[in-house]
Amino acid sequence: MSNESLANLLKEERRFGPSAELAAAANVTAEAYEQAKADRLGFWAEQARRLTWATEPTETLDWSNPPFAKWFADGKLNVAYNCVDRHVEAGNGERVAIHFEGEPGDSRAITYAELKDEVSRAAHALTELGVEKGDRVAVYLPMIPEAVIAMLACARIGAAHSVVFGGFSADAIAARIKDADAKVVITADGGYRRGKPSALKPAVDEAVGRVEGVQKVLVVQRTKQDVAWTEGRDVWWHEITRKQSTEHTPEAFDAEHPLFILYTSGTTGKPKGILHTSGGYLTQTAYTHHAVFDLKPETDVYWCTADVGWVTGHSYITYGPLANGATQVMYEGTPDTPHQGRFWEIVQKYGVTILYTAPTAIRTFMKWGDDIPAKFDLSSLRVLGSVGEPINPEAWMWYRKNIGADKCPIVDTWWQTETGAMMISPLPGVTETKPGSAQRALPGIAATVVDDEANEVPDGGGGYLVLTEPWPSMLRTIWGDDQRFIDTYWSRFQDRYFAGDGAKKDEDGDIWLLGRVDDVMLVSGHNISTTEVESALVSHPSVAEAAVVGAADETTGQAIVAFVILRGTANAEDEGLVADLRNHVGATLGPIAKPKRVLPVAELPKTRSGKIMRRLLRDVAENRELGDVTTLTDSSVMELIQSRLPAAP
Ligand code: 6R9
Repeated sequence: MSNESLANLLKEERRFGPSAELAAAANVTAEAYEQAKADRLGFWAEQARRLTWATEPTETLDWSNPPFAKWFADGKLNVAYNCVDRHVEAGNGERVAIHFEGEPGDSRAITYAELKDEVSRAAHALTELGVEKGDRVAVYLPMIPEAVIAMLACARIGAAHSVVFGGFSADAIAARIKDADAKVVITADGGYRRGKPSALKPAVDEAVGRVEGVQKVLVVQRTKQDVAWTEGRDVWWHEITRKQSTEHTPEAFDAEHPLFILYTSGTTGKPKGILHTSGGYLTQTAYTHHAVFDLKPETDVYWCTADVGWVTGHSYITYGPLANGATQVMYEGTPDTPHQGRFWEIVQKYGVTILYTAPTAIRTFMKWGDDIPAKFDLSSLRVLGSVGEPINPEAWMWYRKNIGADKCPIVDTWWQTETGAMMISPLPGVTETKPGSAQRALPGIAATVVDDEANEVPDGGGGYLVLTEPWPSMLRTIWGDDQRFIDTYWSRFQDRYFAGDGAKKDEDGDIWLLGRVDDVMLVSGHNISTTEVESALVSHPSVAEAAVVGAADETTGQAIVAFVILRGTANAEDEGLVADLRNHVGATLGPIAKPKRVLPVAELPKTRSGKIMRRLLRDVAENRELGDVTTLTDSSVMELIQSRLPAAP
């Protein structure tokens, strides 16, 4: 990658320090960086003591067979006990664990004591259905408390769960059941989405009919819609759990016992089953949730808007927050049902203090208008988080001003399914934040940026993000494919973990993420990041959202094609506006980054976790047949875009 062009297109001078009040009471101070630097393994050994171990570990890291790590290998623990029982034993059983808000407006508060009973019952039920320690269970549920209960019940009996996004196709479910060899599938009749019940069980029925080995399908009743029933195989969740005991003795498992498999779709090839284990994973999710959100479990109300089908839901709805004894909100539905202020209504209703959401949602709220959040009382908020994509500086500013009352620190958290927990992020009581930058590796984490030859780039340089030391919540392998694990992550840069993201370091050494390297554009010999061009577009007052791709071009190798969603009053047919947008990018980033074509569209193709699927847009821009669309939220979006596309000039 040639560094001159990627390095410093975007200049961002705005800075926001933490308030004195927050800094004074913060869970973690700047000292943590020093402490972890002086003794990284000692630091993690100390963080592992946040957990309750049946056998305390004496070893921290075993890296004798890289890249296969073992953390806290001689320790034993039960993950579900750590997330539930110990809080009850500590006298916090009456604390609300989950404030559930259903899309139709039904709500339910579940205390830690109740959660313990529910998880215990579900654990007994799974055992009755034949699930044993070491087995795999597939979970295909809407965003309802049973999703968390199911995950914890699996963890409690030592079975690994494999959660599949509710709404993925029967094909996607079948492939995941088969790869993990799941014995039981937990699903629901349906869930509420966009104001109506949306069926889930038919996709499971179809998938289970296609693969071998599934013995039981456990079905939660959520919508009470009609379902097809296979006698002997299908079991109602409420019927089997109702008759179980609420007493269940958790068994202690090895720290390296598998906790879950989660599939990442990837851009090509078969999905990768990312394997996470118990002790290291729970240590890092708990620590980062405590440090990055400054969580005070007695007083905070935390809300992560992710779906449990995404790693963000695993680590920051189920495991991290519950290990910390947090009170959290869980919302079933979409942000515009029944109205576009739904999120802010929920913040107001529960007095949410910490909000964790994704740039895609923030850009949508920007598009809907400032007046919507302004109607609600958001004064309870004190820390705001972002995850999933680089956050464009203008979206960051909007989030801070319109949601955070110009005072809440924003933590832009970079991490991946593979890393299991946050890796690069500001700390809310410490960091002077910069809009658009995830900034610096968390205490105990080692990240840097290297060039093509694996040399660390100096401050001001750009290249590839790598992680240079093992970390507790790292993936242990790709399920059933150790070689692919080595090839994908550990071969490109001499034993360092290659994340697949482009990045640059600014003059202070802070890290800016520039998007997936597969998406980087090569224009007349210059590498240009999708993120920077998109951020330049989003900084124009007429643009709500943008996705750019490099399309094959005879003269320049690749040419930049931008798909933009316009804000409220802007007119898609306005030729002058298109010219204006091209010039705006040229003026912001330099002439080399000026898009060749700018195409206004109504929607962009996104995955269920809100990431823009640029490869599909590249197919469109190059007039190719579309690749795999199975992980799209809404596949009709692509038809819409294609139908709006003018002939290539
Ligand atoms: C947690 C999650 C991982 C990829 C990652 C990167 C992008 C996530 C980001 C970010 C810039 C952030 N990503 N957070 N890029 N800034 N704060 O999203 O996991 O779904 O596996 O995706 O998402 O490209 O490599 P996952």
